[in-house]
Formats: sequence, structure tokens, C-alpha cells
Amino acid sequence: MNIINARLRGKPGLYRIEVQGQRIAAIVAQGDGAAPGAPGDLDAQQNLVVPPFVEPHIHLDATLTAGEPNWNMSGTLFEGIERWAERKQLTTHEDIKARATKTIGMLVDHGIQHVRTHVDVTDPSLTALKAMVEVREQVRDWVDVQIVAFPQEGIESFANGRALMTEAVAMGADVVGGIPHFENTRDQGVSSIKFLMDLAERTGCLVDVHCDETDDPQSRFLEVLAEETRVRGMGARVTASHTVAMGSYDNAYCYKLFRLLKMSGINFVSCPTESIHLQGRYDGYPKRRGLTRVAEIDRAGMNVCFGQDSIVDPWYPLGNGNILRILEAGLHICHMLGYEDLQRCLDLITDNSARTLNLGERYGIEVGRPANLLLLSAPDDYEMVRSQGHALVSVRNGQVLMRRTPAHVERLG
Ligand code: 17E
Ligand code: FE2
Repeated sequence: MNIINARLRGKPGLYRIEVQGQRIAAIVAQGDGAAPGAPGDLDAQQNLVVPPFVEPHIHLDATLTAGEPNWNMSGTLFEGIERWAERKQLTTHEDIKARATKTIGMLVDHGIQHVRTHVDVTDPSLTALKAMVEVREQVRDWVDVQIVAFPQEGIESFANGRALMTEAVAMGADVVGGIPHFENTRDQGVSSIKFLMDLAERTGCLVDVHCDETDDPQSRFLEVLAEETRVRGMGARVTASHTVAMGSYDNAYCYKLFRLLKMSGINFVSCPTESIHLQGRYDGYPKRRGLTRVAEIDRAGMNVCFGQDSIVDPWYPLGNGNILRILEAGLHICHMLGYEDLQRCLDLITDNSARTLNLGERYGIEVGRPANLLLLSAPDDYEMVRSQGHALVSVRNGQVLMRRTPAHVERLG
């Protein structure tokens, strides 16, 4: 199969991408003129061809449960955790598998082929984790799934929290998680980070910590995570998710913090729709946005990407799998609608996210890599967000996985 008349980000002219078997075999410059297709070719019609979108942060065990049994009425993170604790009592192996699989289908329909899911392991029977390990296998032809052992109710503050984390890794979690701002005390938050970093270092897992997901400017666990990372030299393998307290830190502290963050080499994930919804809830006016400093992290040369976090769960009632919606909202909320940001905004849902997930040479439009790619509906990043474009075709391992027909509008007057 060949993909013809493809535009590649950051390169002039049009290209033909030749696929042999499951790999990209050649990328040939076509010049500026569109070429006629041969039967079997996929015609990109002079629009972008990019590697697949990535979902770097979602909770697939909780999706599609909003209102079961109760709605989150306050809209806070903390009520979300309470509502989820109620729903967790009702989960079964099949319930988790059915909802996670359905949600993965929604992600695939929007061009996502790589997913990192947090899975709550503060459950003595590890029901969700066992189900997700099976789902990861069953959806292999659609998406690559990374499972994070996520201690929703704490490592130190939950009965047998440390043992449950260790067991989750032994059962096949790929990534070690944490939630230091939710531990009962500051000291427990710090010790939870040391524990989870030890666990990851010992087992070779990656790390992705829900870190400082609160408007409390005194929540300063990011510095602990960054320093533990720096000392162990684990930078590229570690991710700090949310870090929304950074939106409330004063600049004097944040200036000093950035020096450490840069030295540590950690990655950042922001979930802008989730945070604009959950944070700022204890404010009157003026009301904080409750996001981390996405533009500033990016300007400082550090790696940051966007995730959806939730789809119809106790924390967030909306969502449909479309990460481009998150990108559009994030660019607004983070003051990133400047011309230069718009030129390269797809980085935030492709290359930056792939780096966060440590996908390495499994990702990217390069000869010899897996033939995983998307045909988009627009010729560049700017036009893609402006037109609220779509992934029209998703190719995985050299086969068409998803094809979308855009709405057809007729003007009759
Ligand atoms: N759990 C949590 O601690 N924070 C979130 N944003 C979600 C679940 C969705
Ligand atoms: Fe999350």
C-alpha cells in the first residue's frame, strides 16, 4: 500500500509513503504537484499525514460511570474520589472490561493508537487491574496500552497500599503511579514518592505520578518527585501529571523550581478540560484557571503534552474520545493561540506525548518504523485546529484500522 500526496509536518512539498507489510519502506518526495493514484493507494489529498494521536493520560477503569450511583455535585476532585469509591464497590471484572473496551473504541475512532491508562489499585482484590491486563492483550491490534498502577486512595494512607502497588507491578503494570497530594500528611506524601521511585527503579517500570492536583499553593510534591528523579538519573522515564498547583505557586518559588525541573528531565502531562472543570472550585472571583504552566514548561524546553483524563466519569461528565477537542481547549486555556504555537500545536498530542510514553522508534513517520499513521483533514497544524478537523484514516501495521467520512453539508439557498 502507498499513501500519496501526503504533506509531512515541517517539510515542504508532497510525499509518497510506501508501506511494505507492517513497516514504512520508503518516503519519496513528489515535488509540489499532486500525483494521480494507482488502485489501492490512499490519497492524502495534499493534507497532513502524521503518526497516530496518543492518549497519555486516561482512567479507563472509571470511564462511562458518571452518576452511578451518584453524581459529583460539587465538581471537585475530592468529591470525585468519594463518588468513585462508591462506584468501585460495584465493579466486576466484566464491567471493567466492557467499559474500557468501549472507550478504547472511542479513542480509536479519533485516531489514537497509543494509550496510557491509570488503573486504581486501592482495592484489596485488584479487580480493575486484572481486567485491564486482559483488555491490554485483547485490543493489541487497535492500540498499544500502558497500564499505570494508580493508588487512587493513597499508598501510605490506604490499608496495605504498598503491598497492593507491589502486587500490581508483579501482575503486569507497566508504570508506577502515585498521588502524594492526597496522602494524609505531607510526610506520607514524601515517603510515598520515595517508595514508588524505589519500586520503579527495582522493577524497570516507568513512573507517572498524579502530582499536586490541587489549587493549594503549599502542595509541593513536584520538587520531591523531580529531585528523586534527578538523583536516580531516571528523567526521561518519569512523568508528572496535572501539577496544577504550579498555577498557584508564586513566581519566586516557581523560578527556583524550574531550575530543578530542567535538571531532572521529567515529562509533564496536562489535562486542560479536566482541570478547568475540577479546579478553581474553592475560589470566588477572581477565579484561578487551575492548570499547570504549560506554555512556560514548553518555552523552557521541557516536554509537555495534553491528555483527556476522563470520559463521562465521577470527575468529568463529558468527553467523546476526541483528543483534538482537548487540544483546542488547552490552547485557549493556556494562552497558546499565538502564531508560533499554532504552527506546531499538534506536537502536544503526537510527538511530545510519544516521548512521555517512551515510545522511541516504535513511533514516527520514518523508514523502517511501524506503518502506523493518520491521514488528516487539513494541510497544517493551524488549519487542523481552526477547522476543527479530524483524523480521516487511521493505518496500523500497514492496514486501514479506521476510516471517517466527514459531514456533508448542502447549501440550498
Ligand atoms: N483521579 C484523580 O485523582 N484525578 C483525576 N483527575 C481523575 C481521577 C480523573
Ligand atoms: Fe488523572
